[in-house]
Amino acid sequence: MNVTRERAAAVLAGNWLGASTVPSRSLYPHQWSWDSAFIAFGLRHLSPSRARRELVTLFEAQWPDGRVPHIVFDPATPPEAYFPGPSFWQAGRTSGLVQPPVHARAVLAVHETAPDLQFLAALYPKLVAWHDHLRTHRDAGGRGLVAIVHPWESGMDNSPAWDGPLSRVTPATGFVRRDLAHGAAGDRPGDDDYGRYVRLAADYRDSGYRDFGTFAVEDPGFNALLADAELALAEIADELGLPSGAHREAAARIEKALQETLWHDGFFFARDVLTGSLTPEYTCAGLLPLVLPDLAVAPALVAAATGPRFRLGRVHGVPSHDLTAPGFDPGRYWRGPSWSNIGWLVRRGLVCHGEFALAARLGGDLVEIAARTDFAEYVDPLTGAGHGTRSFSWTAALTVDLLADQPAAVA
Ligand code: 9WN
Repeated sequence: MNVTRERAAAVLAGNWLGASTVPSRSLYPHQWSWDSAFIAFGLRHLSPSRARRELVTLFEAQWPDGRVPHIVFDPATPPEAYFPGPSFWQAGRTSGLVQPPVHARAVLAVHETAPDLQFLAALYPKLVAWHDHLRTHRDAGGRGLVAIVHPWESGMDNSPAWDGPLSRVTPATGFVRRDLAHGAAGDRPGDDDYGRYVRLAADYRDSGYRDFGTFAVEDPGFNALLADAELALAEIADELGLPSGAHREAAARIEKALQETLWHDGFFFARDVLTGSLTPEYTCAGLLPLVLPDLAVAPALVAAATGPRFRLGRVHGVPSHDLTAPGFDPGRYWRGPSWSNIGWLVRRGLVCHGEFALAARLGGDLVEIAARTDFAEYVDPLTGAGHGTRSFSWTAALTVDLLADQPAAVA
């Protein structure tokens, strides 16, 4: 076995709780929704049964209304290990928010590596209910797109794209941040932002996890991943001998809405539903529609990715924020650093659109920086220096997946 693959496998083994994987033993000691999907992409090469278990465990925590919670708390972990914990959410053993719907693609990938129709048949109705939940409860703008109600739902918590909508939120006070015990303050969101996250989550909780409050945003990343998930669901339905047309139609509708409403002047932007305006920041979320094979504007989006704002192929990974923006910060969370899941998704998009050389370069770089930084949570795109926590599960898992797909990319 390749050394990097062995080290990545050891990270995943160390973070395995027995039925799911924590993103990080220190900073994130529970199960997270989109993390588990990315983790399954790697685990399928190491232990398909663990990959299936990871996803089944997550869906066991699905709410009766179809939502897949963004955190499933581990009852054996002390409550003070993570804030906000179960007593804050008052929702049993989960949070009440969601994260991007990358699960259908993960379920399909696990089945492709180790065919198991029983697993597919068990997960298919749950995935359908999950997507239905988003469609029926989250179309705040009436444009056929999902609106997120909290920055945490995007998975890109302190992205500059949320600054405008977040400025309406009064920061909560009187709580203790646990994240700063495990991460450098300069790598994490600022206190005011954190206070706003807590206020928004508390307001949403107090509405019974139902109402849109002061934050409702159509995120191009979340919606592109939902369209991609509908395409995966169509393939799952085909495998099971079930009708799949409705899933392909749903994907096409989302893609059309993305292009008609969030594409502006050569890029995809988020829309603040309350003001109706597009947020002006160029962030990595705007590159994620590249995963859609029929995307008509793909050549223009590849040009944006390789242009001065993201400099794909000439920096490490995919910067989370516009390199030319005054607020670009190479080490702070989602305000500049490159995250491996975004690099991995963009690489898939490049393959989809025939950009094989660029995809190979990006894949090789992602493996190399993951190995060099001990599987850092994120890296400085300009220097490749690691930031955030180390032994981060999705960085390890996606490295395993890249090595399986691109064995030449050996660090
Ligand atoms: C809040 C677990 C999660 C990731 C997110 C990442 C970060 C949590 C936090 O960690 O968010 O959900 O406490 O900062 O932004 O993408 O899923 O790895």
